[in-house]
Amino acid sequence: MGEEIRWVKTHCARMDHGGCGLLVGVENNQIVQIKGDPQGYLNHGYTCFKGRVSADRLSHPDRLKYPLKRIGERGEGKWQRISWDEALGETAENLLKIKDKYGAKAVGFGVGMPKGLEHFVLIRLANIFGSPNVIASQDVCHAPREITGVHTCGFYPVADLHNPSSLILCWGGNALSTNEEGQLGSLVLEQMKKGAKLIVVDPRRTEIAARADLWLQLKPGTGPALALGFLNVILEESLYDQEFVENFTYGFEELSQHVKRYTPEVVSEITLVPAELIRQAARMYAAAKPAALLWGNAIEHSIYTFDYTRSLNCLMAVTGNLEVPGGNVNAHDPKIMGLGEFVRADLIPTKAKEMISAHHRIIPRLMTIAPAYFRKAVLEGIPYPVRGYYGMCTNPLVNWADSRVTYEALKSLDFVAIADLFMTPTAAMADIVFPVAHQYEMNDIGHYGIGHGMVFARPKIVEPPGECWPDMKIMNALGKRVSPSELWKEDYEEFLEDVVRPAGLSYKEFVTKGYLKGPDRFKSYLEKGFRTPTGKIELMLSVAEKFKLKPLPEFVGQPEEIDSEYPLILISAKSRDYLHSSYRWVEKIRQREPHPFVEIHPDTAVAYGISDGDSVIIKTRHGEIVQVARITDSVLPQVVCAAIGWWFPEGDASQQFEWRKSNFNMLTSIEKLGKEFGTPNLKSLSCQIRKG
Ligand SMILES: Nc1nc2c(c(=O)[nH]1)N[C@H]1C(S)=C(S)[C@@H](COP(=O)(O)OP(=O)(O)OC[C@H]3O[C@@H](n4cnc5c(=O)[nH]c(N)nc54)[C@H](O)[C@@H]3O)O[C@H]1N2
Ligand SMILES: Nc1nc2c(c(=O)[nH]1)N[C@H]1C(S)=C(S)[C@@H](COP(=O)(O)OP(=O)(O)OC[C@H]3O[C@@H](n4cnc5c(=O)[nH]c(N)nc54)[C@H](O)[C@@H]3O)O[C@H]1N2
Ligand code: SF4
Ligand SMILES: [Mo]
Repeated sequence: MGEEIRWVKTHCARMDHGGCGLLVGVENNQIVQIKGDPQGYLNHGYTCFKGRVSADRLSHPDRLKYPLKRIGERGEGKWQRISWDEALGETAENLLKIKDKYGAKAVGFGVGMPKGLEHFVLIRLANIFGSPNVIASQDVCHAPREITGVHTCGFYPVADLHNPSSLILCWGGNALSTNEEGQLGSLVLEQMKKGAKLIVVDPRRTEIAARADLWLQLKPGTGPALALGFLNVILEESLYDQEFVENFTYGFEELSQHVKRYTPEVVSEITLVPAELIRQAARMYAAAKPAALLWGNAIEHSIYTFDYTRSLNCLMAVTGNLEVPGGNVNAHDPKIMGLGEFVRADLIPTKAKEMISAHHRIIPRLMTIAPAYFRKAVLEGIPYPVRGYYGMCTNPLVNWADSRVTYEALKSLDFVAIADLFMTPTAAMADIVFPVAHQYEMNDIGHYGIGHGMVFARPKIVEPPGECWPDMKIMNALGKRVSPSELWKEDYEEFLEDVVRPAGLSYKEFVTKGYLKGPDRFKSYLEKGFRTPTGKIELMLSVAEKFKLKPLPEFVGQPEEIDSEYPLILISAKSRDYLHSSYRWVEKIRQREPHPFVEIHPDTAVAYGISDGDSVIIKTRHGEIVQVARITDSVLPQVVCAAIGWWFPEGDASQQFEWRKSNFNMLTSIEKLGKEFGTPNLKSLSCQIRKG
């Protein structure tokens, strides 16, 4: 007889931003079942499919289990198993060699979507090593909304779905399928059951769009115009919150004058959304008290993300929805260790001046390097040579715009080390590969440092296989070899203790509590004003000139020209089953979504002679790939929506698992970048298609 199932409480992670409370059933060091925890703060018992099958990530026979060293040419797929001592020793030696020759800043430290506490240990490693260059995907993920939030409001306004809203305006995101954290979608549905209205802005009829009271199916790439059209209606029709605007905003007159040109008729021509629908949606949003604006990635997958996020900030402000329960709030952290202290920011006081981004005049508040500029440094030595890369929790060859350039950069570096749980296309280009312990196999803290005012416990439940180590342990050991060991911990788990100590808790006690949330504080501006130069919400930026920013948001145009050669507009959306490029090897997930699917309208399919299930070549000015046709009227006839993140774990290892074949980022480019954050255009590209 096996032992009884033991149920452990934890929080889901590393399948999106994480956060759903889970009950995990364990038998003989094996996870046998996962279900939603009814007491979960973000999910109230709900889970999604990938959360329920998340233990399957751990058990694939090809999972990395031992440190590996490249023996063939880089990328050739020939490896030798080595010991941890050798792997760490060789990595340290190479990083120090580069530091000696070119300086510490010639080593880039890479992360992807923040997955857990190791994200901040990596920043600490860079800081202690002396490199100002942490390369992350923030340019396309959250930095635009966070940083324009800080410039405009003095804080990052997040949708408060925990207090009743009269209306939720979901803009360029799909909270029922992909979303920021946990089953936020379930909170949206709960609000709707209690009477909240829903408006969705998306060119596709997504799960959430299908449930909306109003769905604005805009032409891709025209979102900033639509936001300005909303402002036009609200200001022209005096639907704004007069008291708030008078007392707490700066530049209202200028904004009012500025948006006069964005009449619903003008905006309708640009966006294809009927003028009456724009009026109706703007009036509904303005009349609802309170209303929460739930932002999605579409707002930042554009070179014009600064204008886009600024205009949405202005919308929240003029309607009086900032810092009110059920609106967009300043999420205060619980009493935990501050980020600066954790990452030892004090050790690198000149970071802002020395980082690669400074040369490109990126908004100084963005403290990570946009991948486009990292590769420029590697390939062109601009602004200085960068020769080494340590990456974890990231798969740049697939996830960064313009994969060809990434390939060249990886090939050209003097040294590359990658930590992952599987041999990815990027890991295949490394010199040393570290096998990592994953969710359920290590103690971890979720949501630290992402500005949503909460942290979640993710305790260890089972032992990792082979010789897998948690990233934190790897970096703690590597840190001791490349920098003074007194700056590191005897045991890496002290990092977890550090985070929760200010709350008067040990990590163990934190696990018993489950999560910590900061205090709900609304309208704190009544006492202290807003933390902006004028102390008010800056509808017009008072220090625009100093930062070389536009004072007022505008619609500049489509990010790419549509012409007769490339007549269709290509967009993308993340998969509800996968996380970006991850987990194509998990069988239960792959069965649900075996191929990269490209959505094509039935009329377009007929015009191009394409049937459901056909191979389709998608070509942009930058490259071409093949995906599988899914014929659907959820997109407009001139729009096609392709899948992102594809590579084939079952593919040829010596070709890095066919990362060129279906990978969306073969179609994107970094020639044109947003000047504020270095953001490339990921949605709304012009393309052509043909049967493959
Ligand atoms: N064209 C296009 N490009 C995009 C996007 C898009 O929508 N379109 N989205 C962008 C966005 S928003 C983001 S956030 C980025 C995401 O970019 P990434 O973060 O690079 O992508 P992921 O696939 O989430 O994760 C990369 C790797 O992390 C590994 N991993 C998972 N858990 C662990 C762990 O515990 N430790 C270690 N060491 N590795 C782990 C996975 O196996 C995977 O190989 O991509 C961006 N790129
Ligand atoms: N299942 C799953 N969940 C995830 C992730 C994942 O990979 N898989 N990734 C996580 C991460 S890191 C992030 S950042 C979030 C992002 O989650 P979302 O914000 O939902 O991001 P996306 O799926 O990239 O894009 C959202 C929507 O933008 C729409 N869209 C495309 N082009 C345009 C346009 O021109 N204008 C407008 N208004 N909309 C457009 C698409 O149809 C799509 O529905 O999700 C997180 N959660
Ligand atoms: S929504 Fe995200 S956090 Fe929740 S169960 Fe699914 S993958 Fe996990
Ligand atoms: Mo993201």
